[in-house]
Amino acid sequence: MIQLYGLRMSNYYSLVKALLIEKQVDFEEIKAPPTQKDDNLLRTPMGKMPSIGVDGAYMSESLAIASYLDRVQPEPPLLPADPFLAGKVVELVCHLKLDIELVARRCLSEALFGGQVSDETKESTKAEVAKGMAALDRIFVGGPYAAGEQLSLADFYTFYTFGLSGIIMKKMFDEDILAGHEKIQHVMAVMAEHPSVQRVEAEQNSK
Ligand SMILES: N[C@@H](CCC(=O)N[C@@H](CS)C(=O)NCC(=O)O)C(=O)O
Repeated sequence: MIQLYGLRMSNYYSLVKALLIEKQVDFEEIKAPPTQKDDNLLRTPMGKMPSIGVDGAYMSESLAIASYLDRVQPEPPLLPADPFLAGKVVELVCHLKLDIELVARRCLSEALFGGQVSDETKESTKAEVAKGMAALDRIFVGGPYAAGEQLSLADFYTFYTFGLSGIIMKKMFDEDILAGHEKIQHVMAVMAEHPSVQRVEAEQNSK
């Protein structure tokens, strides 16, 4: 049995939870807010969520956890069997995480938690997210999934990246981040109906 630590409000926690469900791996959820307390830092060295526990050992970082899950439970696969195509899926994931989510997140405190970010931060966020979206457009395949014909890890990252980034960009700049990005919109619609994602969303709203 795997322990999943974190809070249901977190997009990365939700992503990992969806992957655990997708893989039909037994897991239990343990509430653990992001803190710098020793017990949390033992599980997740930056104090972030989510993290998992496996037989008394811990792992953080959603991409590392996804990689682990894909090896212990290969079906259904999160990455294509072809090594190059698998690398292309991870490439998409990297750009989603680093050039969209992590950038939009700079404005999270003001968008969702009543904080305030500087005008400089707002300007750089807007410009860098636009650059990230242009980059993503160059490699996002679609038809119907993020990396092509097969569902992959990139679809889960697409859903949970834009779930949060879309809200932040709308609140901060009244901008529809997906306007004109039909292939990404389609993946969002497909993933919103995907059973593992639906369960995560239903359980998030139930508490
Ligand atoms: N790179 C990490 C990001 C995790 C992350 O940003 N978690 C957020 C919640 S969604 C968090 O714990 N934030 C609190 C903090 O930064 O201290 C991953 O992929 O798992």
